[in-house]
Amino acid sequence: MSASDPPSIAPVAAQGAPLDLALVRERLDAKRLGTRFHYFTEISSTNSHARELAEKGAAEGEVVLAESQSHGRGRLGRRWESPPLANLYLSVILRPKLAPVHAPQITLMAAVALVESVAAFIARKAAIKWPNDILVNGKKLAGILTEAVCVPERVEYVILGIGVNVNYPIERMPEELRQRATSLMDLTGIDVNRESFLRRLIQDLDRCYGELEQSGFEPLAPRWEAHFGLRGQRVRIELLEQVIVGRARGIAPDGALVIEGDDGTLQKIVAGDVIPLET
Ligand code: BT5
Repeated sequence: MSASDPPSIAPVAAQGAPLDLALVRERLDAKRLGTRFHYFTEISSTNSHARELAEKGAAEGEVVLAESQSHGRGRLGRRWESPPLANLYLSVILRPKLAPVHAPQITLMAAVALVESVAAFIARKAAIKWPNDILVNGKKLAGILTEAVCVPERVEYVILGIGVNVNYPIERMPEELRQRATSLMDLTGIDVNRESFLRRLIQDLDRCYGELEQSGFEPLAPRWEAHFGLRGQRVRIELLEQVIVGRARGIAPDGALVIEGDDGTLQKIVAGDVIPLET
């Protein structure tokens, strides 16, 4: 650098310290999840890597974690913003004893665990937006990407991917997210301990997953419903070949979203994007 070059201090906000996994493991109270952590400073996508591990026979409960993702994925090819050393990006390998038709229950179970973990860290109410978002004040705090690989009669494995905005300042978000996303730091005004949140999340997932395996989704449904943010709201649902408009009534025992059409008929939706409408 010559004397006339501009100073090389990049105008980026301070970043946090790397995750201390020993701290997470130390007091982790979980039976099946978090048996092993595969930790990366940077990775393309934790879901993609977990899938490779699962194909090679990785055990249930192994977790892939990264400090940043170059190609963090949302649903339907969307992007998940994954800046370094601020948030949590993890994928858990599950091998549930489930029929393929019940695989979406993993997302619902994870939403219960995630919303309950979040509730322990913030004073405001966190809501589930069916099927896979956690919102606070209508802004997205976390998202779930569940990818199931099935053989005809059963689920072979599920990759449960979770992204949570922890210490992600609004000003570091890309422009298009600033009005629509939030983070634990944004909501609490403090730097949130990522190890504590991760430990809590794995424990809550471990318990909810145990309950799902033992008794199915029905006993978890009231907890899901308690955080359902769209009850009674008029919504538009975009399916691949159809658009449905109606009022969100809740979820069916199998985890499908129940919509009441304008003519009073009830319809079950198993997958799709829900867009809240004004009236
Ligand atoms: C999701 O998809 O919400 C699922 C996100 C799952 C991310 C995790 S991170 C660990 C694991 N490995 C992966 O590769 N993925 C999982 P979807 O419902 O399709 O929402 C995607 C939309 O959320 C984007 O189109 C943006 O509008 C918005 N978005 C992107 N990044 C965000 C962020 N960091 N915070 C809040 N909103 C975001």
